[in-house]
Amino acid sequence: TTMEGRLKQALARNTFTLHYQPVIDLRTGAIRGAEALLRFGAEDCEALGPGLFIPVAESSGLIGAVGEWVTAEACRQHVAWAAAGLEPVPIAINVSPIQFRQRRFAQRLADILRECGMNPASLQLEITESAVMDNADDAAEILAAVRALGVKVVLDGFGTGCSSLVHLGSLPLDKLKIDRSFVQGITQDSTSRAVVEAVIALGRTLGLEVVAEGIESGDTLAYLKTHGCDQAQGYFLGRPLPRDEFARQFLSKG
Ligand code: G
Ligand code: G
Ligand code: MN
Ligand code: NA
Repeated sequence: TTMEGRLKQALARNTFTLHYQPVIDLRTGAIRGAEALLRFGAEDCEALGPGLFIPVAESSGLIGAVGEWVTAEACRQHVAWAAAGLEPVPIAINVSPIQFRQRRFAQRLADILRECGMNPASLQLEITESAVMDNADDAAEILAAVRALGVKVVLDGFGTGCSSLVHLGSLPLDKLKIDRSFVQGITQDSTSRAVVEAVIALGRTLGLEVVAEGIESGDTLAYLKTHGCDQAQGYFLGRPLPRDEFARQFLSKG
């Protein structure tokens, strides 16, 4: 079967799953959220990361359906954790630039939130910097509609997308996620450190939370803490985990 066929099958048979990776508060060490990461079901889970199948979903017109499945599943999971007496944390989902620019994106999001009974403030959309800056005027309008629902917006992979700083100040955003290439460079080179410190300062000036991704060592974590970064995510703090494992390790009783 082609990749496109496998994606269709996974949608039809409901064999996608989400894994969850913790996002930690650097001041308190408490968990502040989870990033949901799409996975094929058990039989496929080996080699097929989203880096391989998301591009196929995008080029084959399946990304809308895949993205809506991810949104609904994250919302259902949040509601289910609360119903099970756990204290759920906000969930961040990744949104493809193609899905983001589809007509009625915000309307579909509103429908899913309502159908799932999800608190919009507990959902965050991660959009890549380049996806937003490609057409910042249109993006601003879509993001404003998303935020009008009460959903939070995170600029993902920040530092790689040549942001216009003029646009950045006027975009409706809640959070900047520093790209892991810079985070991983913290212990390697002064350019990466300069970028990381600049993004932290920029976030503070614009009133945005700053999260660093890709923390793989205690040294990197300590550096980010010392330099006033708000939140952190990475293998050193916790790998992406299947939902029950994530709940067992990271969610407390409500
Ligand atoms: O999960 P890693 O888990 O390998 O993900 C690789 C890439 O795929 C990352 O850039 C991540 O943002 C993206 N990704 C993971 N899950 C999703 C998803 O549900 N939707 C989209 N559009 N991208 C995703
Ligand atoms: O930001 P983006 O959505 O592109 O990032 C999600 C991807 O990053 C997923 O593939 C996830 O598995 C991966 N990831 C999470 N933590 C780490 C880490 O500490 N190191 C590396 N190399 N990748 C990570
Ligand atoms: Mn992401
Ligand atoms: Na990223």
